[in-house]
Amino acid sequence: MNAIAHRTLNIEAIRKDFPILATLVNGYPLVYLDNGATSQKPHLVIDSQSEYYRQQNANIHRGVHYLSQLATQKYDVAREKTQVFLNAASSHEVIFTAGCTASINLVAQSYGRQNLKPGDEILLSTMEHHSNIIPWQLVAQQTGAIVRQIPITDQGEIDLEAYGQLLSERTKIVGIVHVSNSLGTINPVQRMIAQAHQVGAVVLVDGAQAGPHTRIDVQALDADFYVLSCHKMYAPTGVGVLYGKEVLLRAMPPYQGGGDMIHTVSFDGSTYADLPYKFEAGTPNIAGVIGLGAAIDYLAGLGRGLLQAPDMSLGLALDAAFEGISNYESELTSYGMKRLSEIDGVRITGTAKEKAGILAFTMDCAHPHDIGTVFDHKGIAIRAGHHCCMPLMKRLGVPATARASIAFYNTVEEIDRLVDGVLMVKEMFG
Ligand code: 7TS
Repeated sequence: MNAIAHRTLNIEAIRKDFPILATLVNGYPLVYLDNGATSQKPHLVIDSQSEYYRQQNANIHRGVHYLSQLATQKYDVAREKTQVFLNAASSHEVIFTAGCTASINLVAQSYGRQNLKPGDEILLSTMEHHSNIIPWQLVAQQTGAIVRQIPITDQGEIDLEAYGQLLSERTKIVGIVHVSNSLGTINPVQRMIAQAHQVGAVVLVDGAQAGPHTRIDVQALDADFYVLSCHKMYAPTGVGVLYGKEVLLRAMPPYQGGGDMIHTVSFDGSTYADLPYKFEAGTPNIAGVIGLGAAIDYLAGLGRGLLQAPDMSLGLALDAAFEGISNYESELTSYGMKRLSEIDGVRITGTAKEKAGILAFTMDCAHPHDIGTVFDHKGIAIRAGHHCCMPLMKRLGVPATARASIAFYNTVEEIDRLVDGVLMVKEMFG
């Protein structure tokens, strides 16, 4: 196969931005295809961390001194960049958390606990990650609400007819993954949100796997809540985002109490800070949030490079970046799907029409863990297991799958090495 038309993304140059990609594993150049678990970080993000601790380190929102003001300013600017990243109406709607998991727990315990009554229903799809299941089961136990499952088809798409039938005036919350981490399916969230709104339910979209691959517009989606896992989108670990519509966030009680989230405190009763601080108790991950700002800048830089427009606004630059990223990644994914489907004894899991960046499969001759171990000997990093989607594995009738997850720094040659690895496993175990 000739090199895929790269549009104008310069993959060779991009790879140099990610120092870890030059690693040798067991004497082989690393093929990093575990981006669904976490992505690698560009120099810009890595350097932002060292720069922060060398030149800016101080606590935020509480010091009159130079460094505290500098750190606060950097932190606040990162929130504005995140607002543009999501196209949120206001930066007050962007809450920084410890991760996507933390964001979902916040919504379940604050919004869910306040609004759910016995008999109310929470609808979740079969393909949800455990972090979009367990928080809802916990709040269901606390409130008497019921969790119901939206089924999927054999191709790994939401069964939209069944979804329509499940929706009723009892439905109060719908939790739906935007892009599945195990199948790659891109769910029709805009349409599902509109349907949920017709019965008065609110919708939380789990964008953990969408953030790195697609341009997100929470206003166009009309999402009530949208969550991100920033370490999967080239930013440091330990940072997540919760977007919520202002009207909902304002009516929600605080989730955690502590410093920085209060207006006044007295033993007779306390009052809370305005958004977004009401939901950011204690010292946040300041360096990580600044790193998220750097990751967004990096992505915007790709967009500006693509259009050779160095002064382009952040929003337009992200539009361009994600157009280039989605096109390139979907070509890599289609190529991988085609090559894998040509091998006897390989079964691809997840063949949705709308699909992003995931090549998940099982082999007749070998367990996914054996596949992962053989790959590792050749320097190829994939994930083997249930991918924190046990209900999905049950639906697929497999205990686990082998999963290669793609980022824009991956290449055709790396997909070829993945396929060579599969052929080798077949030779060894077949
Ligand atoms: N939702 C989805 C769709 C995910 O893929 C993940 C992590 C999470 C939520 C949780 O994100 P966290 O950053 O809060 O842990 N998914 C994976 C994965 O596919 N392999 O490792 C982690």
